[in-house]
Amino acid sequence: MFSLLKSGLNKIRKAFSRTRSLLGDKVRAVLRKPLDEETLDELEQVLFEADLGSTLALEFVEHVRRSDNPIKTMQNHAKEILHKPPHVQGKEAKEGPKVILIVGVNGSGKTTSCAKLARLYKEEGKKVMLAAGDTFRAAAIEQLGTWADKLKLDCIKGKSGGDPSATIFDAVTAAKARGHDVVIADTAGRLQSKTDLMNELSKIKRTVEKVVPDGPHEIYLVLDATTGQNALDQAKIFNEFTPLTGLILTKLDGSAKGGIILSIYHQMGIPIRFIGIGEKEDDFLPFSPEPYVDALFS
Ligand SMILES: Nc1nc2c(ncn2[C@@H]2O[C@H](COP(=O)(O)OP(=O)(O)OP(=O)(O)O)[C@@H](O)[C@H]2O)c(=O)[nH]1
Ligand SMILES: [Mg+2]
Repeated sequence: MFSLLKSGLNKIRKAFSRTRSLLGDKVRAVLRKPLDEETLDELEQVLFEADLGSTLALEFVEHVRRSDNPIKTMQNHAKEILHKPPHVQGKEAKEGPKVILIVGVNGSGKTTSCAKLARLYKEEGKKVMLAAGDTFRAAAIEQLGTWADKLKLDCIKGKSGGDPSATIFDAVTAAKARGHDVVIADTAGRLQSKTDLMNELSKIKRTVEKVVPDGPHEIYLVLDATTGQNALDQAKIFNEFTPLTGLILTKLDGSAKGGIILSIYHQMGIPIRFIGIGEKEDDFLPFSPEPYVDALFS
């Protein structure tokens, strides 16, 4: 599903233009020099700064050392990493709606991503229900409500200050009764260091199971690409509290450090499902390794 259209391909190239110009230009500048130890050290530094992480940066350099076409070698190695099978996978719904939980730290782009993802499903002809599970702030409920109005989507809103599990329970119950195909539940931003808030996620998960026993089918962690290597820590800790099935990487349009995608997938094997490349509803694409890698090193 979510076929990557040609316009999507051009969009992805444009979105990665910052990464491309910065990483690609730097890599090319370094590789213009003779491929000696000093050059390889410089290359390692450039890759490290693009958020590939130290392990991967070194691994890439070792591949380049034995190659007479460094750019192609790096592209091939990046594709090799991204084509490895993921360690986890979401599920399709057996009966009843597919339930997708959206989690992440404050301001990472959860609410916006809920709306964008809902729009993608709607375009595929699916009946979508949004659940305003960030009951922490009234503004958060309003924000999702505004998106729902704009995109003409159903949205269940609970009381501000109420129990998020209750809102999500209501949304999944309503979706099941009314024959919706997909429920996308927004949740409050939470710091990975706050254990009580992290435990709340397990409660939300159990609540979903009460209505749809095989759900939630997907738990997507939303990561802000501009936070760099900290995104990796977030992924590790969220994954401990609630097993993630996929990642949404936002704000790639504003990041010169697109290498975080490789680094996270290499370390965790959690598939990157979608990327956010702007604030508008269509600035959102299913992730696909090929155009990403081509953009990254070209
Ligand atoms: N440039 C850019 N901005 C984005 C993207 N995704 C979200 N944003 C912006 O980031 C800001 C925060 O987005 P939200 O969706 O409200 O983030 P959130 O995770 O729900 O935030 P909290 O609910 O406060 O934790 C908003 O101004 C969004 O428009 C993206 O892919 N690119
Ligand atoms: Mg939000």
